[in-house]
Amino acid sequence: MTNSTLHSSSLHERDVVEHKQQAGKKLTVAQNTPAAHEPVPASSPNPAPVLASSSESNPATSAFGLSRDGVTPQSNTTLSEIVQQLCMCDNFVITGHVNPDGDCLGAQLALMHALRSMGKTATCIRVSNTPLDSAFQFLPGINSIVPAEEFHGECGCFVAVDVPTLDRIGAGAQILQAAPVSITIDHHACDTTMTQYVYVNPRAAAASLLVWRVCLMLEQQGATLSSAAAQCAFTGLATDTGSFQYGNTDLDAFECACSLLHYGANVALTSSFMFQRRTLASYKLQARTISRARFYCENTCVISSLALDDFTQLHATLSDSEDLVNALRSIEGVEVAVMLRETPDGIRCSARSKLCANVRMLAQNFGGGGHIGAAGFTIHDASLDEACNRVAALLPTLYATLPEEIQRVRA
Ligand SMILES: [Mn+2]
Repeated sequence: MTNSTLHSSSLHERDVVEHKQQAGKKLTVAQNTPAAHEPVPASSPNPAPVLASSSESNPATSAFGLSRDGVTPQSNTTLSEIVQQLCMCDNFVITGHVNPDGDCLGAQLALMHALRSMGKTATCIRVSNTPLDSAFQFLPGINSIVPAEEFHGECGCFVAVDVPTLDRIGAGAQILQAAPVSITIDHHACDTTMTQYVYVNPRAAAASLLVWRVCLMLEQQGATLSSAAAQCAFTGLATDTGSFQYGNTDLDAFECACSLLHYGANVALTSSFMFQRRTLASYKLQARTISRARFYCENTCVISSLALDDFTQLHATLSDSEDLVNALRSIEGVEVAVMLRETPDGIRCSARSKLCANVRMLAQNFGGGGHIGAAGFTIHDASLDEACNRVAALLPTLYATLPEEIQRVRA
C-alpha cells in the first residue's frame, strides 16, 4: 500500500461489532488476500467469533440441543454442567457487556426469566452508564435491569453472557470478585477467561442461542419457559444473525428460532422494534449520502461523506448515521464502501467490504484498524473533501487485491 502520513486515530467499536456479524459469511469467490484467515487480535475490544462454515458442520449431529464440538480451548465445562451449577444456586447476578446489544440483553433476560420461574432470585445488571436505546423497551423484563453500582444484594452465582473478559464488564467485576460461583456462557473466541466455569462456543450464532439451550435443560429441572423468555432469546438470535441474513445463520440458528417460536416468540414484534425503527433523520442523511456517492475502480468502490452542516440542517445525530456505510455497501456491484463523517473530533471514517476486500489495510494506512470486512479510522488534519481524496487515492491499491473473478465481472 502507498505510504501515507500516520494520523492519530481511533477504532470505532461499532466497526468491530459489525464485522462480528460478517465473520461467518461464506465466501463464494477465491480469497486472494493473505490476511483473510488472520486471527482476531486478543486486544480487540470485542473479539469476533470465528464462525464455522456450514460445510464443517455435520447435519446429522447438529440437532438443536445436542452438545456439539467447537468450544474454545479456554472452555472448561459443558452446558449440562453449567445447568447443574445453576440448579444448586439460589441467588444470581447476570451480566452482559458494556454498550449492550440485542443479543446481550436478550440472553441476560431469557436466563433471568428461566431462573426466576424456578423460584430463584436473579438480577440482570447493566455495566455501562450510557442509557439503553429505547428500542429495547419491548423486551419483557428490561426495566428490572439495575446498574451494577446499585446492586447490593446477595450473589451466590455470577453469570456472564455474551462477554468473556473483565475489561468488558465494567463495575460488574466487583460483584464477580465476591461471588462464590461464576460462569461464562458466550460465543466470542478469546484467549483469556474471567470465571470459574467457562463455556465459549464461537460456532454459536448468538449467546442467546447457547442460553436458550441452557433454558431448555433447566426446563427439565423444573423451570417454566414463558413466551417472555423466548421473546428475549429470539431478539438476541435475530440481532446477531442480522435478522437471519448473515453467514452465521446456520442450521442451529434456524433450529433455535424454531424452538423459540414454539415457546411463543413474536417475530413481527421483534422486527418492528429491532429492524423497523429507523429515524426519519437517518433516512434524510441517507438521501444526502447516496446523492453524494462517488464511485471508483469499475464502480466496485464507493465513497460518500456527511459534513457537520448536514447534521445540523437535518436535526440529526451521529448515531443517525451509523448504518449509512452499510447502505453504500448494499449497492449492486460495490465491494468496498467508505463513509466519512465530519465530527468536532475529526473526520470519522468507516470502511466495509462485501466479500473479501481487506478494508483493515485501508484503515491501517490512516493509523486505524479493525477487521477484514469492517474497519475504522479518524483523520484529524484534513478538510472533509481532502480526506475523501486521500481515501480515494488508496482505492486502486485495494482494488488490485480483489480476486480476478470480481475484477473480471466488473470490467
Ligand atoms: Mn452476541
